[in-house]
Amino acid sequence: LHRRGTVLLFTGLSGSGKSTLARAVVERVLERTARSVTVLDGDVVRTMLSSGLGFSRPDRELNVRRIGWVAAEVARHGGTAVCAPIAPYAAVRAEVRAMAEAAGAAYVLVHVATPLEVCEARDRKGLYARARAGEIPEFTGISDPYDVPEDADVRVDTSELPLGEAVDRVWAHLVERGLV
Ligand code: GGZ
Repeated sequence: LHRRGTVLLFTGLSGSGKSTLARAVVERVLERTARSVTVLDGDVVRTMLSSGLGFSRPDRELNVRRIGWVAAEVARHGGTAVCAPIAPYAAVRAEVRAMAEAAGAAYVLVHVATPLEVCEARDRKGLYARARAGEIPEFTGISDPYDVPEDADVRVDTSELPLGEAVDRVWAHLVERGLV
């Protein structure tokens, strides 16, 4: 068992399936390892850690930087930190990578690359319709940017891959790196 911890960052659009995949990976890690796992869930983070922040570029940067800092501290002490914000900016994802590495942790970036058309067609929360109607400004993919990661360790499109297979891909990467 590796002593150093791991920061797992799932990035992707709203409705891409990040949270679902992240939760399933957490289940897999808990079933198959003795590692302690901390989940930095999007809703909880925005309530407890980033309350008051919106979706402007500086606010998103601060949100993701805070998540990354907490995750790196968890991993510094040997834990596995799993986070699933949109994290649209490559520069801040690079900061998270640097914080994880400075903490002596492994960093795993999973790009949940479900196409915008699929996320929008699903529109589970009706947010895309509201964004198209101009009711939500700065909506990622519609009126706000998403920097496609060029440094992803794992890339999964949930419209092509069943959940179990997506979990297998992430798990295989963790095994390959000797992280589980
Ligand atoms: C994108 C937004 C926005 C805007 C509210 N743009 O599908 P959801 O609802 O549950 O997940 C989205 C969540 C994104 O918050 P994050 O903290 O992950 O974003 S970031 O990493 O960019 O800080 C969506 C909802 O909040 N939401 N307004 N304008 N998503």
